[in-house]
Amino acid sequence: MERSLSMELVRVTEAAALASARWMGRGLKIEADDAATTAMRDVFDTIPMKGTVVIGEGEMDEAPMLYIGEKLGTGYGPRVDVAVDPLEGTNIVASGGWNAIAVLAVADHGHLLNAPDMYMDKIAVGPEAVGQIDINASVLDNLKAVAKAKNKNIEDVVATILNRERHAGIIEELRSAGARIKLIGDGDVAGAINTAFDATGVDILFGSGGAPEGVIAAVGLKCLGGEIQGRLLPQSEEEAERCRAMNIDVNKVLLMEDLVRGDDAIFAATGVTDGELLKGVQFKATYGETHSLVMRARSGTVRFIEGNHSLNKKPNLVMKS
Ligand code: VTB
Repeated sequence: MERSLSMELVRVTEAAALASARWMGRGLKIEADDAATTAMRDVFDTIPMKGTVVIGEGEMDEAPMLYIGEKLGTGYGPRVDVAVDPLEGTNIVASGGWNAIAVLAVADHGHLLNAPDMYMDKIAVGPEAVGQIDINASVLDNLKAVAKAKNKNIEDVVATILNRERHAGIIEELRSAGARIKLIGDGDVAGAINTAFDATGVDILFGSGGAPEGVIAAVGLKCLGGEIQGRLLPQSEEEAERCRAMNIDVNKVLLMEDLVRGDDAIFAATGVTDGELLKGVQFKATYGETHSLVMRARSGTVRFIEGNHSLNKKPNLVMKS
């Protein structure tokens, strides 16, 4: 992949964030998601690449755009697989909450796990605790491992987890271990990525969320030298069959290399609402301000990019040439 691709791709998440941020707090999550998806799709076609969506808004018959299998880019340039989550946290935007992002990941063709849309159990940490966690171990053992790796007490470890009924057991274990907990309403991509940034104060992510989000988070953590482990959690015989058809053993722990193969991949995200890592979009009199993160695994470069987007010159937020 050309290194310049990462700078191009951040334009895609910026456009999606600007478009969906207009819907903040309006209680209309579908509209917010549509706005992000449309803006993302429009910018993708200006980018010199031969992309195929492998993680997207759904199958062709259920998503009008950014569906799995859709071709993206100018058709010239590197052949890449694309994973998108135009609006990670539709409910968050609908309620003006915390940590909604527009996010995508790109890797060489064939290098991203084409994760089926089902639950995945996850555990994620930043670089200091790489190699120390184990999704098969107890919550307490993982907390101990992270505490040791980060040279702190368990009481000072911050674990983040989606606030769901299905996580009652894990939350109970976290509480009895004495860890501090950040319960999140949605957005476990941000939750996973945050573990790799000291400034967020988050040390480890536990719990199940979407499998597609797990692959996108894996790309981010690969760029950051962190780690995520996952296990698919089919909820029905139909979902189990889908895993078999894809040759995925549901009992297998999916490691970094299974989720995103090789040493090159790009991750780009732009804040839609405020989060620990990225500020959300702010609209000023004549421009919209965005905060983005763009990273490439091969070089390990992590860039935070602040953008001021003229609302006069680009009233539709996208300029195609
Ligand atoms: C997570 C989270 C997403 O879905 O993957 C979650 O990151 C999992 O689904 O933001 P449930 O809501 O059923 O727990 C989201 O919350 C929405 O895609």
